[in-house]
Amino acid sequence: MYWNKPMETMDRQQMAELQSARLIQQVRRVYRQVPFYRESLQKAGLLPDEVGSIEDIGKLPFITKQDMRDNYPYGLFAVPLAEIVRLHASSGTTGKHTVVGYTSRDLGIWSEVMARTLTAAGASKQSFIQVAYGYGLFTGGLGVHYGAEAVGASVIPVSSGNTQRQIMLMKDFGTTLLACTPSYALYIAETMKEMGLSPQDLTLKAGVFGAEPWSERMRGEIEKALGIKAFDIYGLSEIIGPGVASECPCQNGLHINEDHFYAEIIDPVSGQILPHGEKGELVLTTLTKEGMPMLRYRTRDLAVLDSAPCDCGRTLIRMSKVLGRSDDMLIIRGVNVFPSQVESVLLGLGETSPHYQLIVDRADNLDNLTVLVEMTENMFSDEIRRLEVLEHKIEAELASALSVSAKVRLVSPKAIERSEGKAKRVIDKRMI
Ligand code: DLL
Repeated sequence: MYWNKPMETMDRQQMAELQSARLIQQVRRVYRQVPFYRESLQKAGLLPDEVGSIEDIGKLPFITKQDMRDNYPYGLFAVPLAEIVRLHASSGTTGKHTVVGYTSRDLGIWSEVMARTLTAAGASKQSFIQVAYGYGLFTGGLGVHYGAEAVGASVIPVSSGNTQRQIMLMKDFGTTLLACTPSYALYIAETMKEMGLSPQDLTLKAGVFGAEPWSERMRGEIEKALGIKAFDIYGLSEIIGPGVASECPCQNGLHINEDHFYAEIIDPVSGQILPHGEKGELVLTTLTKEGMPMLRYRTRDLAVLDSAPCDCGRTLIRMSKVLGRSDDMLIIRGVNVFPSQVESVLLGLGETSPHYQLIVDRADNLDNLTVLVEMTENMFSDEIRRLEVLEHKIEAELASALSVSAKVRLVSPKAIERSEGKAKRVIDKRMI
C-alpha cells in the first residue's frame, strides 16, 4: 500500500533534516540562477547563507501568481532552456497563462509522487487506470498518466469528453480506477444511469478526483453512484501538477509529499505563519524541483494542516480538503461568499441534485445573487406548489449560512451546462 515506504513513513526529525538540506541547496541555487529571486532576497535584506534550516523558511519572501505573469514566459526558470524537456501552462481567469517548465529529473519526481498517490488509492500492476483528465497543457492528464505507468498499471489515456465512449471503454477494457474531476465523475455516473448501466456492470474499484473543490457530501454521492472509493488528490501546475498531496484509505486529510514540497499555512492578510490546526492560506515551497523552483508560493487555497500520526502509518503531514480560496471569494453586498458554502447547504438538505451555479448581477447598484439548482428526475414531475416550497426552504437556509439573501431557481435536470474539466460554478455578470 506504499509506493516509497522509507519516504512515506520517515521519522519526523529525519524528515526535517532532509528538508533543511534541500532548502539550503535550493535557496543557493535560485540566488545564483534566477534574477527574480536574487532581487527579491536582496530587497528583503537576506543572504542565502542566512537560511540554515527549514525553520528559517519564514525569512524568505513570498512569490505570487502576479510574479509569474511578470516573468512570463521563462523568467523564473533556473536551468538553461536546453535542459527543459516539457512545458505546461494553466489558464488564468485574467491575462496570460502561467507557464511551467520541467527538466527530465523533474518529470521523474512527478512520476514518483503520482505513483505514491495512485498506490495509496489501491493501484498496482494489475490495475487498469482510465485517465479522463484532459491531456494537453493542463497537468491532469499527463500527470496521472506517467504516475500510472510508473506503477506498472495498464493506462487507458482517453482524456476528458465523449462520455458515452468513456463508459463503453470502462466496461469493455475492465477499468478499475478512474481519474477525472469530481464534477465529471458525477456526470459520468449520470450518463451511465441513462444508458441503463449500474456499478455492477463495471469493474471500477476506486477513483482519484481533484483539480477543483468538492465536499464530503459530494464524495458520498460519487461513491454511491459509481460503487467505488473516491480519493481526493490535490496539486497545482506552479508546484508540479497533481501529486502534491493525496488521500490514503483513511480519507482523513491529504498527505503532502513533504520530501519534495514544504507546506506552511499563513494568515492571508498579514502573511504571518499560523500554527498547525489553524485555517489559512496554503504556501508551498518546492525543495527539489530544478526547472522552475518555487520558494514560498502563495496558492490562495485555504486549508488546515495536521501533523498528528495517521492510522495508515504514513508520517507525512496532512492538509484538509481545500476549504475555499482566499481570492475566488465573491463579495456580494459587502458580504464574503464562497461557492463551497452554497454547495454545503444544498448537499446538506439532500433534496436536490448536486449541480448548481451562482449568478451574480447588479441592478441599480445593488448586487443580486441567484442560485440555480437542478432538480432530480423524480422532482421534475412534482407539483409546482411543492417546488416553490422547496425553493423557499433553500433560500432560508442560504440566507442563514451566507448572511446575504439569494434567490433560488430550481431548473430542470441537465439545464446547467456540464463540464468535462473543472466545473464553472460562478457567472459574475458584474464584470461585464
Ligand atoms: O488542477 C492540478 C491537478 C490536476 C490536481 C488533477 C488534481 C488533479 P491547476 O490547473 O494549476 O492544477 O489548478 C490548481 O486547482 O490551486 C486549487 O485551487 C484547485 N485544486 C486542485 N486540486 C484540488 C482539490 C491542477 N483536490 C488549482 N480540491 C489549485 C480542491 C483543488 N481544489
